[in-house]
Amino acid sequence: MAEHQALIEIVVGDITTQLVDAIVNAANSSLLGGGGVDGAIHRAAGPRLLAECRELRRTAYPRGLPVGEAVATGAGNLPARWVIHTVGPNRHVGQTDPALLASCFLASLREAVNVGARSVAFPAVSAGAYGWEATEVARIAVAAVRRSPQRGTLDLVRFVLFGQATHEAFIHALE
Ligand code: AR6
Repeated sequence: MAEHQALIEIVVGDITTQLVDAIVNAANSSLLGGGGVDGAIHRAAGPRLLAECRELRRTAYPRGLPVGEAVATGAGNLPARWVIHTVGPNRHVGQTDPALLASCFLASLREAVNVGARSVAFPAVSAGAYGWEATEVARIAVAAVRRSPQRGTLDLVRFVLFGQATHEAFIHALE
C-alpha cells in the first residue's frame, strides 16, 4: 500500500472562509497586522488574534518573527482553529533567496503539525506586497510541500489563491 501523503489542492477563494484546521497568514515581522491577506485575516478573526500576536511579541519574539519562520496562534472568530503566521521574503528590500520562501512553507507545516492540525490552507506568500512573481512562488511552494516530512502526517494542504492568474500558476506548478 502507498504511504499516506496529504492531498494537495489548489482553489480560487478567500482564505478567511476555509474550513480547515489551520490557515497560514502572510504576515510581516511585527506580527501586528498589515494589508493584503494579513489585513483580511485580522479583520475576520477579530481582536483576540491581535491580542495573541501582541503576547507573542512580549514573550517569544520581542524583536519580531524572522523571515522564513512560522508561529501558531488561535484563530479568533475564524472557522479555522489556528492561524500560522509566517513572514515571506520581501523582494523590494533585496530578499530574493528562494530558500527563504521555501522555508516559510516548510516551517508553517512543521508548526501546523506541532499544534495538531491535519489540514492546512496557504495563500501565495510573498506574491503580493512583497513582490515575488506568482509563477516563482507557485513553483517553490509546491516543491516545498511535496518534500516536507510533515506531508505524511497531514490529510490536506490547500493553496487558496486570490485570482485567476495566480491560480493558473499553481495548477501549472502541480503538473
Ligand atoms: N485570501 C487569499 N489570498 C489573498 C487574500 C485572501 N483574503 N487577500 C490577498 N490575497 P500579500 P505578501 C493574496 O500582499 O506579498 C501585508 O501588508 C494576494 O492577492 O497579502 O507576503 C503584510 O502585513 C497575493 O496573491 O502578502 C506584509 O507587510 C497573496 O495573497 C506584506 O503584506 C499575498 O499577498 C506581506 O506581503
